[in-house]
Amino acid sequence: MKKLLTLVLTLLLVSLFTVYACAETENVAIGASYEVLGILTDGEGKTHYPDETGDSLTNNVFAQSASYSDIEFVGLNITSEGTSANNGVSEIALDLGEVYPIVNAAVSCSNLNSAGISLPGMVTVVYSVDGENWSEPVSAEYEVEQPADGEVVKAVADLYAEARYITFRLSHNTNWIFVDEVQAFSGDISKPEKPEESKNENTDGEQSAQTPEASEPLGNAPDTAQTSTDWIYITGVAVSIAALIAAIIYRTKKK
Ligand SMILES: [Ca+2]
Repeated sequence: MKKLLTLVLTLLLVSLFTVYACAETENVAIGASYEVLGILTDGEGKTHYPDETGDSLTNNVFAQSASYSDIEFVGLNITSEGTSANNGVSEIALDLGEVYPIVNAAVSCSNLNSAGISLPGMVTVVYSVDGENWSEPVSAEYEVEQPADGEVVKAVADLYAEARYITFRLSHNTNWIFVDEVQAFSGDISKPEKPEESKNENTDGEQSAQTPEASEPLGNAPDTAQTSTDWIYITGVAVSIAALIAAIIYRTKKK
């Protein structure tokens, strides 16, 4: 009987931990593939501040300082061919590999004005489940209101939506933006911390990038949001029931 109780308690603890773990957020962008618009190749074919390893932006490693010499940074330049052709907006397009419930997405940038590197004037995020139908742009906010020169700062956009493809659009304050990581946190998308309901009309991407004071609404959480939460609890209950059944079978076999 003692062994049976120990087994039941262990399984229940495991199931409760599973439920708890499901409620946490997880950066599902680690190791994800991405494409960058804005890396500068000059007339002699030299690439400046490139993505040396091809995984700098999703390797879950952050720069040690705001310095442009840190290898973690990828430099995005407003005069690059891609950004020039994109109305002066650089982009990082993430492919998470599969659809996740995304709570928020973040991009980490150097603020080193003394070296001519500025934070993006505005960061907006668009996302998609299928890569064809895209959301309205969502504005990201900097975690630090007035970042000091020499700080590395994250801009975070609350999405609360399902997405596989997430594109960060970075407008330039000066020629250079330096990025060391992008993140996308999956989790419970049913309870936005900032339930903004207001809807701004005429919200195309270009206008958004050119009007830093404009605030893009999150809109309503999609219908699938509640389903996601329900599944977390249903899974928890199901695992608990499975634990009890396992305990009963175990006890029966003992007899
Ligand atoms: Ca990195």
